[in-house]
Amino acid sequence: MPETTTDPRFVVVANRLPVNRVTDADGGTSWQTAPGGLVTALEPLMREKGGAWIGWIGAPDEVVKPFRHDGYQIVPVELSEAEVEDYYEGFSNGTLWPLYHDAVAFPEYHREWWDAYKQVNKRFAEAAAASAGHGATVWVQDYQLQLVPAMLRELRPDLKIGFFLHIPFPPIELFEQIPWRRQIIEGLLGADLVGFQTPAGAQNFLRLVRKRTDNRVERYRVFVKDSHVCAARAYPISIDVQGFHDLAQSPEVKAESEALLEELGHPKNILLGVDRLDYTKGLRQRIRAVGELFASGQLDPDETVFLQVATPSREDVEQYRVLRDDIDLLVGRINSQVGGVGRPAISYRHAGFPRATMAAMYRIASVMLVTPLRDGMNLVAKEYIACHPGRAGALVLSEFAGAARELKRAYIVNPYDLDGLKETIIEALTDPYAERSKRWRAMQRQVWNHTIDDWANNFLRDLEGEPEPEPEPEPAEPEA
Ligand code: ADQ
Repeated sequence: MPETTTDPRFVVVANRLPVNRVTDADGGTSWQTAPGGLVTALEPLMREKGGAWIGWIGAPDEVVKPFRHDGYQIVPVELSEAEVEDYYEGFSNGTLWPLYHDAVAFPEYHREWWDAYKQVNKRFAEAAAASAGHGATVWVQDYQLQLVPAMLRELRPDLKIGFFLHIPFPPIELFEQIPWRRQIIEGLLGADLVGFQTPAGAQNFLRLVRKRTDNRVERYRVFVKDSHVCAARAYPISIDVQGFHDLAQSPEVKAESEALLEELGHPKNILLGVDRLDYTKGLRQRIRAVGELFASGQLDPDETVFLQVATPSREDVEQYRVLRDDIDLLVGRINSQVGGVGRPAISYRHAGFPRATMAAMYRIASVMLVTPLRDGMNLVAKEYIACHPGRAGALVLSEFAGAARELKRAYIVNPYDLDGLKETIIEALTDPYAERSKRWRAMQRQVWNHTIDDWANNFLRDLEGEPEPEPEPEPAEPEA
């Protein structure tokens, strides 16, 4: 067991590593930091404290030795092709993902998926145990690794173990479907601190612990029998607000947004949707609602374009292939029925884009549509607020996104209510400037005052702090 002072004091354990392999001009390969808020927030801490990041490289059956990258250690964990199918596509994305998102798709339970999940979680726990210095802090990320905290505590009781769940934690009535529910609860309780996106997630977890275990629970703390105290609290994640803002102000992004406007034919209004192509994101409902507004004439395709981009996602999972075909059909049908002069009413792009292009889109969107059926947080909503340059952007936001708890001055909708959704889109488009700008200022204040750095610092302060601080008062409601 490594115990020297040079061993990492801060270890992140996540399904994926924060690097992508790139092929250089001379045919060799190197590693590039993958863009993303989590990496941006944690990298400085890793460099400062001496860190290691444990994760999968994203390709099956490959052995990559640990290496140093940008001042910290990268520790690859191998997955076989069968494990990718059973642990990742299977139990993580075919069981947990739909179940934790209100079962909006049918969660499947297969014993071989569960076996692979346990086996892979064990491998991650062992890798973390072998890497962390004595008394180090280990921060485990997300639903793919819920068994790691307890497995790791067993191997290394000297560590401080944190866990953050990026997706919702479901109501217990849903969670209880899982045949292996006890092991998952115990897995999470192995942490000293379990973070959720919202207080509702933390409450669901604590209710479950009360009902299904005989540990004593006091407010947000679980006194795990003969062991330690596990706290469960909300830490709403955010984005690198300044980074997004600066990017959107850059001459390159301004030029790109001009080119995009030109390409779209300089419409008066642009409605924008930006999502991973996922059945939780409410794309079917959103596209149908906008389609009906075009068909009824409430939106004029000569004036308004709906730009929807959807990043390809989990294409090896059947439900995602079906969704992709459904959306293609739906968009095709609407565009063949309604259309502006020389351009489709819905400009649909099934592709991933560089961050700069995303920022260019956020710049030109008059109304941003974020209407998931359920979402842990939804960072797109916050990115739009950081990037849009005007003083009166408008955000239509699902009440079922974690972000709705913070962005109370968005145009809040129930995405299942198509008529309500249609009315709210029209309201957001046609509200007077004064109303939109009042809402906009309140949302900007919220986003600028709660950045990804605050998120990471608050979590780590509570994890490492002795004694554990009392909860802070709720942030004041943004002014109306
Ligand atoms: P996601 O479900 O992936 O994240 P979200 O929070 O919206 O959802 O983040 C998506 C990210 O992908 C954003 O940064 C966005 O800019 C980017 N993106 C989307 N479409 C893109 C495209 N076409 N091209 C390039 N980039 C694109 C999970 C949870 C969320 C939670 C986050 C963080 O499901 O609820 O907010 O983790 O905790």
